[in-house]
Amino acid sequence: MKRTVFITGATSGIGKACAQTFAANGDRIILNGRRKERLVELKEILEEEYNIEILLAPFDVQQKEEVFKTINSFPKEWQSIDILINNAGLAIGRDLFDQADITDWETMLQTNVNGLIYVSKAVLPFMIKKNSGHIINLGSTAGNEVYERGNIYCASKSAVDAISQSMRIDLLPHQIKVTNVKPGAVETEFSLVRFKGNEEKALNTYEGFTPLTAEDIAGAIFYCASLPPNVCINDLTITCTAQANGIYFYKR
Ligand code: NDP
Ligand code: 8X3
Repeated sequence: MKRTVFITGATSGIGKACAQTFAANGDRIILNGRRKERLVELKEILEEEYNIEILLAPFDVQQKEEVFKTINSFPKEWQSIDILINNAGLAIGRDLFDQADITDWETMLQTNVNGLIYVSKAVLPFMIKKNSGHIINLGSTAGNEVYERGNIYCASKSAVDAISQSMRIDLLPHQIKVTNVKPGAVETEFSLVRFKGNEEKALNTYEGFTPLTAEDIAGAIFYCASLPPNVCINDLTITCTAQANGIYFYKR
C-alpha cells in the first residue's frame, strides 16, 4: 500500500537511502534537508525511476518558525502523513569536554534534539487527526553508551532515546507507533561533517573494519515501517559485525 513518508535530512546518507528504499515501494515522499539543489536532483531521479509523487520541504530543522510555517502549509493532499523519519542530525567535533567548542555543542543539540521536537510537534496534529501514524527517530549506539570525546553528541542521542520513550507513552491513545533506530558506525557523510571536512580523519573512522551502509539502515527502517498495525518495534540497535556496542570494535 502507498504511504506518505516524511524524511528529514534526505540529502545524504541514511535519509537519502530511506528515500530510495521507500520510493522503490511506490510510497509518496516528502523530502527535507537544507541543500535544496540536492533535494531537487533526488526528486527528479526518484520520479523518473519509480514514477512516484515527491514534495520538497527544504528547511533547517533548527529554525522553529520555519519548521512550523512550512509543515502547516503543506498542500492538503500531503497532510495525511503516515510515517515521519526524524533522521536529520549530525555530530560536530570529537574533542575532550574541556576542549570542545560550545558552538558545536549548541548546533548538535539544536539539530538532533530541538529539530526533532519541532518537526514532530508540527506533524503530530496530522497523525492525531487520523488516529494513526509512525514516528521513526534516528538515535544511535552513542545514546546507549557514552564514549570518550563523544560528550554532547552522546547526550543528544540519549535525549532522542528519552524523547522516543516519552512519545510512545503519551501518544498511546492516538495509536501512533514510535521506533528508536540506533545504528552503530555507518559510512556516510557523517564523519566528514564531524571532522569539519577533514577527509583523512573521516576515512580513518572506518579503517580496519567493514561498517554498516546507509542502505543497511534504510532496509531495517523499511522493515519497521512495514509491519502489521498491531506490531511496533520500539528500539532497534544495529551494528556491523565488527562492533559490539558504542565503544567496542574489532579493527584489523
Ligand atoms: P549524513 O551527514 O550523511 O546526513 C545527515 C543529513 O542530515 C543530511 O541530509 C543533512 O542535510 C541533514 N541535516 C543536518 N542538519 C540539518 C538541519 N539543521 N536541517 C535539516 N537537515 C539537516 O549523516 P547520516 O546519514 O549518517 O546521519 C543521519 C542520522 O543518523 C543522524 O541523525 C545521525 O546522528 C544518525 N546516525 C548516524 C550514524 C553514522 O555512523 N553515520 C550512526 C548512528 C546514528 P543538509 O546538510 O542538506 O541539511
Ligand atoms: C554515530 C555513531 O559511533 O560515531 O551515531 O557515535 S558514533
